[in-house]
Amino acid sequence: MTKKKGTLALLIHGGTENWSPARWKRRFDEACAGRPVWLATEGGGDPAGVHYAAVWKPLPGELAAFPNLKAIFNLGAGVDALMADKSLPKVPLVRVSVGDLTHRMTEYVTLHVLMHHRQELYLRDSQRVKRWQPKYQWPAGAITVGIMGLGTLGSDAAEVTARLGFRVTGWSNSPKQIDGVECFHGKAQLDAFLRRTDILVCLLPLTPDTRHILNRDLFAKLNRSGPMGAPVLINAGRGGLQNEADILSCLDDGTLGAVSLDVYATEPLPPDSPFWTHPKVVLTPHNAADTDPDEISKYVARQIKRFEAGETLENLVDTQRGY
Ligand code: NDP
Ligand code: OXD
Repeated sequence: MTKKKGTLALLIHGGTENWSPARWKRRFDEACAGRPVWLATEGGGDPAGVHYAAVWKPLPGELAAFPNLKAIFNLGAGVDALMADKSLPKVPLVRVSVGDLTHRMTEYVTLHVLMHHRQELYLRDSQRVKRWQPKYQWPAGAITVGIMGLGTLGSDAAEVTARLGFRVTGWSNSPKQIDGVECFHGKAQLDAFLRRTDILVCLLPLTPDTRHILNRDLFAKLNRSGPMGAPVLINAGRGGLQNEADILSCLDDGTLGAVSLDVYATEPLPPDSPFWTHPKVVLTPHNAADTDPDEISKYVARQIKRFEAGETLENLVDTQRGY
């Protein structure tokens, strides 16, 4: 007689098309053939039968309801929502680190770096008012793109941006070596990193150390003598990394030339946020790099197979440091 497999519970609170719980359930049913998959947000199941949970933005306390949990799989790369749960069960926590997500983020970063470098805001405005007045276009090699966070996402974005001809620097917690990228690390080297940076890309996780790191003091240290005139911020990490009032006042007084934001302190972004209509803000609704249900359900199924075969789980979160 084959032993009944432990249930995989899905706890998904996204609210957008990509986070449709029913869609994720269909993919998990296929990928985890033979294992019960329970949409736990709909109730009705047996919490004691749950061995694994695959989650997106679970509510504090939701995971503590499963007494026999063996591992948690976060359906995204950032685990800040889980770190905020004081009752998080002490079982291995796995995050997403896969090529599909990485390539999506690198698309977002190159799109927005090129958009600011090629003066797209000015050119779209020119089209709107029928103005034939191209401005001097500097070469990519005259611009330094500084990437905060050189992990799975930041290191790939750095390599691709460098291949486009930009000078690329990066900043992380620990020392790194990446071909074609000048690497800085730790608090002591932050100012040196900022001083060179024309386009600042933030791909940091949100932790107690990084909360509100993107603030006026930091923006004031960015390079002001490059061909762009004023530096640009691109933040696709988390909204909690940024002081939003500082971003707005720095755009208004010229400390920042423009910003691309994918993430916000409050999501969905409230209708009365000034970001929606600010002429120097390029806004996207936290979709820089969506996790793909096909890819990720297979990734989780593969990891459960490894775990049950006694192998180590990949991409485990260090809950002490929070990422
Ligand atoms: P990783 O954990 O692979 O990388 C994190 C990087 O940040 C590491 O290089 C780490 O340094 C560095 N870091 C962390 N804390 C500090 C600190 N205090 N000072 C300096 N450097 C620090 O994460 P990923 O690259 O996979 O993802 C990064 C973030 O991107 C996620 O946490 C998530 O918030 C966000 N994200 C956003 C998405 C979107 O659609 N907008 C999609 C996916 C992710 P070290 O290497 O030395 O540890
Ligand atoms: C993630 C995200 O963390 O989508 O993967 O933001």
